[in-house]
Amino acid sequence: MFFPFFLTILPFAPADSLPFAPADSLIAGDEHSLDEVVVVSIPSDRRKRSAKGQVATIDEHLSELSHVNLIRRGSYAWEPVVNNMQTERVATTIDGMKIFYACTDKMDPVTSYVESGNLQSISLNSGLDGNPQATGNIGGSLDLRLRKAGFDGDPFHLTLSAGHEWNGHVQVYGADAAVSRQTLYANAGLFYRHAGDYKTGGGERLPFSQFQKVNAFTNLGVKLTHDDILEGTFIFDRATDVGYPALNMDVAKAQALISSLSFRHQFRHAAWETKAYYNHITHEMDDTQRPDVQIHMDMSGKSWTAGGYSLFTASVRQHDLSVNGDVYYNRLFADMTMYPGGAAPMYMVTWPDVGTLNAGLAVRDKIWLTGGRSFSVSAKMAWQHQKLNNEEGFKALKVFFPQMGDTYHQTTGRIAASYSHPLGPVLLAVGGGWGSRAPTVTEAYGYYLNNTFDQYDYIGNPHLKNESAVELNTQVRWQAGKELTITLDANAFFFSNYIIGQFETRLSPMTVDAEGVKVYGNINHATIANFSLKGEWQLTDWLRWNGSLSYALGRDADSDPLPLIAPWAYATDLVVSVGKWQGRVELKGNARQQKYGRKYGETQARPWAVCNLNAQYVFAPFTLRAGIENVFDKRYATYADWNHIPQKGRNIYLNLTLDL
Ligand SMILES: [Cu+2]
Repeated sequence: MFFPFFLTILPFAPADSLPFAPADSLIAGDEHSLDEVVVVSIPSDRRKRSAKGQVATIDEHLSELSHVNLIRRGSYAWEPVVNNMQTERVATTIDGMKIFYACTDKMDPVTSYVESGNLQSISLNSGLDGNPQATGNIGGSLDLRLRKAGFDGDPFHLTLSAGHEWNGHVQVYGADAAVSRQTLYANAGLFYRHAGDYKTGGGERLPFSQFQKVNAFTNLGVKLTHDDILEGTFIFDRATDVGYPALNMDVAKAQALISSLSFRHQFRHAAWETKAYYNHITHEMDDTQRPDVQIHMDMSGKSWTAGGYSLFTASVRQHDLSVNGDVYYNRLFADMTMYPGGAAPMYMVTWPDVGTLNAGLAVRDKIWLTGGRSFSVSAKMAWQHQKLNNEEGFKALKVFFPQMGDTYHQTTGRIAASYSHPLGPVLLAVGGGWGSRAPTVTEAYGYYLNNTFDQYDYIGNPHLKNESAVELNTQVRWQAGKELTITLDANAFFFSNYIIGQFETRLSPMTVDAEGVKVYGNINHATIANFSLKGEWQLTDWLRWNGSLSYALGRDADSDPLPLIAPWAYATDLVVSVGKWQGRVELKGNARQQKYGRKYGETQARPWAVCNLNAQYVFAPFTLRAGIENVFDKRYATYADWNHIPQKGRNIYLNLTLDL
């Protein structure tokens, strides 16, 4: 869609800026610029921040975004869902770099391999109008934008932060420093988090909800000439002893190395950036801490990606143009060893070392018409070649699909257009598009992957067709003066060849206690639609109100509900700002999940509501934040809590940031 939402993560905001700033005047159509500066100039009503400031996790930052929900399998590494579509239909990039998770059980969405301290902002493009590097984004694309000190900034900047949360004894420590000169900049930082088991509402301890994470990063930039810039990034991220209370395994280690080198040339009204990157992820699961394990398993996964892109952007008269070419090569391998008591160990390849070579070409043009109207169009084509490099994994899968080969080609594409038109105080926008995606490695080549959501073992299907969707969307934004804004958003996705697991009664499961086997298949059609209404009202200088209401719908070809679709959801808050103090009270909740994917093993989620309080006090160079989450210590689980694991009970937190 045409209004991407930006989420600014605190570090670069001045120390005295408050997280819930009042709305600026509305500027339509500031999207799709790849310039970091534009993020800061976004109207602040779309620049959302977490109440916990820099100490908040990436997941907490993500939850501030409209269109985003998070599937939770524990305290750590929540899976972002955009427009009620999960990882398979969402493209996530880090500064344009492709990165793929390494866990067959989705324990490590790529957002889990960065820290708040690494990022300047997270940008979300809803639907098919994705960012130039995004491929396979039907639901939307997320770009995690790295925080770079930049040239000619503060000569020296230091940020130190420390936080504590009483529920689960969460400790957070972060430090980062930046130097900036006319022709050189460098920033680097270190982040550490440690959490024990948390208590659910009512005070019960939830076993296996602990985690520990360390992250180090550096960004460097050099101006070779006045118009030529060389930039480099390095991130090391390592999570250990991560519990997943909703699953029957934990993670011993999840580690990522992320690196890039880019060269940018600036013209007078244009820029040309070329980046090369490499990232490597290792993931090791662990069930040795669990009681009552019938068959102990060793599972691990590996993912590495090398790639590059070259992006040319120009502003010519009324046009904002961009052309992007990208290519990446990704390798995914996962295996499992089972140790049935007494018998010989059993070895299985669950992802057969799939090499994916993908090249894409994307174009976009935004045309500014007279009278505040604008039109934008974007398109991308991508070509993909896949090879199954592991002989053992290939042969195992070939038993079920005798016709299958070890190489595959796919061509995917997307095209989207939107038009926005001001009518007095109302801004009306409509858009539409078509796009397709290739099956993921799990969907095409996964081998006996146990899904704890429906208790089935899943087998990939190499004969899957590409999935495609037509998207229609609209936004109506009504602004009464500077004080009141009401926004209505709606979109609908009409799928063909929707990919989902289908019952296969001829096969028996491998996992003890599994209900049966499912094989991925294309269903003729499916529909997902989203609706939201939001209000923002600056009542007085010191009082501000926000409210939102949303609903979504998902149906398969038989008009039965799809699983993991959000029920009616609401949120409302009041923000009081007096001098250097700011306080907020928030109420949010979901209605009962009336339509749920019973056919897909989903059970109904109950209604819930919680109240949160938080406050902030700025005494430069310090910022103190404190709050109480789930004030009334309610025991609850949302529809997105995997197997209905309960959320945190009452939680008091306190954090302090020093900005020098
Ligand atoms: Cu895993």
